Amino acid sequence: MTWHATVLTLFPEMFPGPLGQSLAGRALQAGLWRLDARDIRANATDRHRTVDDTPFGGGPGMVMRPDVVSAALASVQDGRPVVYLTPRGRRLAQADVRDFAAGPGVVLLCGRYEGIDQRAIEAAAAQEISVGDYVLSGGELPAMVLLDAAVRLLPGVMGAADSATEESFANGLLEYPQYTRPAEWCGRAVPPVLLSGNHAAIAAWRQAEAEAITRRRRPDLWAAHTNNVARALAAP
Ligand code: 9D3
Repeated sequence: MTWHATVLTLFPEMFPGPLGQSLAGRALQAGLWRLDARDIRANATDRHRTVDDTPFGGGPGMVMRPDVVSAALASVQDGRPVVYLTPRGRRLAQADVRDFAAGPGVVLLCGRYEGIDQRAIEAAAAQEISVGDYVLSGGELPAMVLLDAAVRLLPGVMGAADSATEESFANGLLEYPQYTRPAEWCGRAVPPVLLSGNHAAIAAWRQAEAEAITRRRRPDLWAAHTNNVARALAAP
């Protein structure tokens, strides 16, 4: 079976959106995965197609009703993991992306307003995932982020060339800087080692650059990386 993504949203017309352009879009065209964007509102039962209501306990905004969201989930659930995109979730990491890509697909639940009644999330045993600590207006862009990251890992989507590059994030370092022609531009020269033809020296320079930038910019990644290296060296 092809990898299957279902997106439950109040704005299905947002999909595939930018996903249609990129690598993921070409893979979609090629039938390497399948995308269904479904309107949560199709599961509303009253005359006005209501999907939200005021929060119990008071407070600003509106909350998406558990009965409507649960009906939307029930209509698509088939054993795929259910992911609720929410600022309350754990932050999406490459390890999560790898797990999603290795499975049968995902059901992505996008909230709007102040979010979804927590009972519907619990009843579906949904994982709660955020894309970072900033406030967006809904889960649709985060859903696209997750899909873009997962689809490029599906078999046949990326050339063999780039699957090795994947491991550079897996080794926990930021990437070394890239340069192309011209060798001098606006008075700025390319680092001479890159023109030397000395492949060992180039590899050593790139490793040193990757380590330096990671140490300065991402002390969290650097600490994890040095731990990993220490553990690898200690292993029997
Ligand atoms: C008033 C408190 N707000 C939480 C910070 C409420 C709120 C803000 C924004 C509730 C939902 C949203 C919409 N955001 C998402 O649905 C969302 C999100 C995000 O805003 N940032 C990072 N990751 C994600 S995943 C889904």
